[in-house]
Amino acid sequence: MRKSIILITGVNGEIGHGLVRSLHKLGVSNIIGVDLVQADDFVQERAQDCMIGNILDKNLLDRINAQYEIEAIYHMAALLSTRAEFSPVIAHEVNVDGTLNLLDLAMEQAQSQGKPVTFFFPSSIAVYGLPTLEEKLSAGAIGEDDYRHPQTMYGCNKLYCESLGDYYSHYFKRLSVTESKGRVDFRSIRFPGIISAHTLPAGGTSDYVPEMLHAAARGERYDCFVRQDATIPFMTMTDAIRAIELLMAAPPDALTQIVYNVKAFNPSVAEFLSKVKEYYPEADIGFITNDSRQSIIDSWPEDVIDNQARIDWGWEAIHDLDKAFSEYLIPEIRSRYGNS
Ligand code: AKB
Repeated sequence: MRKSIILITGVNGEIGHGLVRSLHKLGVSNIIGVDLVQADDFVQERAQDCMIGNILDKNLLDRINAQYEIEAIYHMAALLSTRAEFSPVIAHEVNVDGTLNLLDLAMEQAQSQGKPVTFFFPSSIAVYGLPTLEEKLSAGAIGEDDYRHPQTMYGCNKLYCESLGDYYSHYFKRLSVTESKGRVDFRSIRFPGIISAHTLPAGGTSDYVPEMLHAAARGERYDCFVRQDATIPFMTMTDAIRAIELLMAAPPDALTQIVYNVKAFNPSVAEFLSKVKEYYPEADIGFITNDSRQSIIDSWPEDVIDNQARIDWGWEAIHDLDKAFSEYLIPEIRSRYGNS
């Protein structure tokens, strides 16, 4: 008999770490992690097994399919927006072909088990594309159906994979005589920038906020690559993981959408820096604007509307900007860097 497991791809990444931490705290002991690199001790101590491999490797996925019965897939492996702009074709392969491989694995598992496999897909505010900074500022908070014109390969990938998930959940092989509707239970959140106290992002365009905070905590100089007025939505990793847990725990008939916005706070860089200085008054922060990365931030919304997540599955952030610092970031970062 195949052992029942929960599969997390990109397990050694930022959200992967947060998921392992949270699921382990909930008593989940059957996590199988997959990543390109060996998972660190934190993950290895909490997962049942960690496999080193590529989600493009069909042989790896065939081995997982043969060995395990998958309850749920948290597909976190991806190339983020900045890295994807340097390698757009590789980004498409990982972000789209890799996601297609995982959706196909979910469908095969659901068909052989005779019950749905829940599939969590982290989408992003990168699916939105505001045409000008003026329109971004006048648009303010936008809903899930607004401005879906991504201007990055990563945003294109995420938007297309939302549709792939919808297809696998509701229209898979619709000319076939066998019914597949509902076998894959695809659920997705369009994450804003995420700030973790425990890990640093790699290759994102929203990285300037966590990079600034961690540099201040380490007493290092940091040159921010966007302007002081740059504004997009953010949330703490605590809230990001909580949103995933709430969405994945919701009964299927409570969900009216396959993809949801969530929001917590949307500080300008200047507002975030002011908060950093409250705790690290000596922070040595400069500004060297990278116009290309700035243009990506200028195309992302300054805020989002998350009413449907609140209605369908009880979403509400626990950390606004002040609580993010006082209740999570500063206490956790101080214990991480051992400074007062
Ligand atoms: C990125 O910056 O690419 C990600 C995102 C906002 O999806 N953090």
